[in-house]
This record gives sequence, structure tokens and C-alpha cells, in this order.
Amino acid sequence: MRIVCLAGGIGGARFLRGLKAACAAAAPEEPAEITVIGNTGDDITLFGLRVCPDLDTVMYTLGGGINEEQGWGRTDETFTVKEELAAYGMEPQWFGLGDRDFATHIIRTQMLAAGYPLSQVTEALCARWQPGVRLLPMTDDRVETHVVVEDEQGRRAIHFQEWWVRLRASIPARQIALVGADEASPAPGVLDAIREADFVILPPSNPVVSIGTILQIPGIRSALCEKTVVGVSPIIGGAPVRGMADACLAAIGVETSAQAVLELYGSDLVDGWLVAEEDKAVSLYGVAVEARPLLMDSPEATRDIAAAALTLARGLA
Ligand code: GDP
Ligand code: FO1
Ligand code: CA
Ligand code: CA
Repeated sequence: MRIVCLAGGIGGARFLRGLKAACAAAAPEEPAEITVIGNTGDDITLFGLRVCPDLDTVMYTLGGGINEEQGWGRTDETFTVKEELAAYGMEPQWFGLGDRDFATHIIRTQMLAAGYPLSQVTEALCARWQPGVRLLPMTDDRVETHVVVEDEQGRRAIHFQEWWVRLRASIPARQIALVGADEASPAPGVLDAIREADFVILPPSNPVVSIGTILQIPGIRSALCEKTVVGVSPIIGGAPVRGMADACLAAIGVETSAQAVLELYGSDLVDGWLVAEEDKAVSLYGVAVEARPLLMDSPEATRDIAAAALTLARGLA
């Protein structure tokens, strides 16, 4: 079985861990081939180092190196380098890079400078972490999500991480744009993986700055529309379970509901949609909607959500 998943950071990574478990339980003798198309819109250059938070979150989560409580960054992390940089007064100080995590960014930056594309760099990093999936960046081109905000200092565009991490999305986003998207193309292997997939799953990742970003890379959305696609709602009972996805949805004029996110994706893209039990009234012509518990609050619950997505996708494919 060949499965393609799009993924952001924490929501995507946790779902993927459940999906691996569900696949192993369903067909232990025939391992599924899972290709993950990861969001790179969150990427940022700090202290001269290229940081790819969502790719790293997937890699560390599936490879056993993630800080479980936090959901991002390394386990057993220390922050000596960060403290030393701060002692020099080096900015920015609002983004916490840990010592162990720094090694990943140093290798990535060195390989990029030597001319390797991000897809090959990611493959090299995954050789250590063995995530058990093929992890592809959505594009090798440099794209970045920027957010237009307006406050006393006037109207300006800031990097997504500054809005999300420094400001905690506390000032409204007037606009969210993926800078560089128009000129970007899917990374090698992305369109082939979609074409060869038996079906595609959209995990409960942020619909605007994770899934929405990946869908903006020219060619990816239209390739997905040819396939059977099943999505898991990231919104339960009108709220994002964790994080500030509601602030992102508000910025693009979409209500925070499982119904509105389904409509945002569209029935041309999505064939099946898993919602939480409190959202069982959700419906869209041409889409098979199924209600079930969607809280990823234990490995077993997460595996069961993924198994439900697999069953729905198999039935529709
Ligand atoms: P990020 O890049 O780290 O923000 O992670 P993702 O974009 O992959 O996923 C974040 C989204 O996951 C949030 O917007 C939430 O709506 C969603 N989410 C988090 N935990 C859960 C959960 O337990 N169940 C469901 N259905 N969605 C969740
Ligand atoms: N999120 C934070 O809220 N604060 C941080 O200091 C922070 C550091 C960080 C370092 C590496 C990494 O891979 C992720 C990190 N994140 C941090 C998470 C992250 O940048 C955001 O949650 C996502 O990009 C949004 O998906
Ligand atoms: Ca993200
Ligand atoms: Ca379809």
C-alpha cells in the first residue's frame, strides 16, 4: 500500500505516528510505503542557520528524538549556545534553539551552502533518525510564510515565526502570504509519489499555514485532485485543539469550524472527511463525512483515528 500524507508540525507528526502504528497493525507482513510531503513555509534563517521547524518536528517525532511535552525541539535539550548568544546581546532572543537542535541546523546549512537541495539534505538527516517514512519537503525552492500585521508601528509584513512565537498571534493577521510560492515547484519525488499513491491523507494539521501552504506550491493541488483524498479535521467543536489555528483562519476570512475547513479544502480535493462526534452535522455534497473521536490524547487513540482514515480511504479509492 502506498500512502501520501501532507504534514505540518505537531498535529501532522502525531498523526503520522498513529498512521505507522495503524498500518503495522493492519498488515504486519506487508509494510505500507508512506511518503510525507512536509511544510517548509515555517522555515527561517537565524544566526545564519536554516531552520525547518515542521520537517524537524516530523523527523524527531517519528525518529524518537522529540520533546514530547512541548511537541517540538529535542528531548533532553540544553540551551547553552542560546544563553551565550544572548550574553552577546545577539538577536533574536524570542526563538529558542537548543544545543542538540543546533547540530541539525548546522549540518543542513552546510549542505545547502555546498549546493545540495533541501530534499537531499532532509534525506541525509533522516538517515540518522530513520523516521520510517519518506520525508520530502514540499519544495526545494526557498519559500517563507509572512504575515501582514498592523499596530502602533504601522502596517508591515513580518516572518510567520515572529507573529506565531514572539507575538503569539496576539495581533490580528491582516494577510498571510507564502512568499516565493508562484515561482516554486514541487521537490523531486513529490508529484511522482502523489501519482503512484493508492490514496492521500490530510492529517489534522493547520489548514492555513501547514496544509494550505503545501497546496499553494504550483502543481501539488491539481495532482492531489486526481486522487482519493481523506482529511482529518483539525477543528473540534469550533476550536483548534492546540495552537492558534483560529487566528490563521480569521486572517483568511474562514470560520473556525470543521465545516468551514472542509469547504476551504473543497469537494474537488477532498473525498472523505473525518470529524469529531460533536461535529457530526457537517456535510458537503460529494464528500463522505464520518464522525468519531478525534482527540490525539494517547498513542492508541491516535492509532485508531489513523485506522479510521485508512478504512475510509480504502473504501473510497
Ligand atoms: P504545527 O505546524 O506544529 O502547528 O502543527 P500542524 O500544523 O501539523 O498541526 C497543528 C494543528 O493540529 C492545530 O491547528 C490543531 O488544530 C490540530 N490538532 C492538534 N492536536 C489535535 C488533536 O488531538 N486532534 C485533532 N483533530 N487536531 C489536533
Ligand atoms: N515554538 C515556540 O513557541 N517557541 C520557540 O522558541 C520555538 C523554537 C523552535 C525551535 C526549533 C523548532 O524546530 C521549532 C521551534 N518552535 C518554537 C516551534 C515552531 O517554530 C512553531 O510552533 C511552528 O513553526 C508552528 O508550526
Ligand atoms: Ca508549522
Ligand atoms: Ca478525489
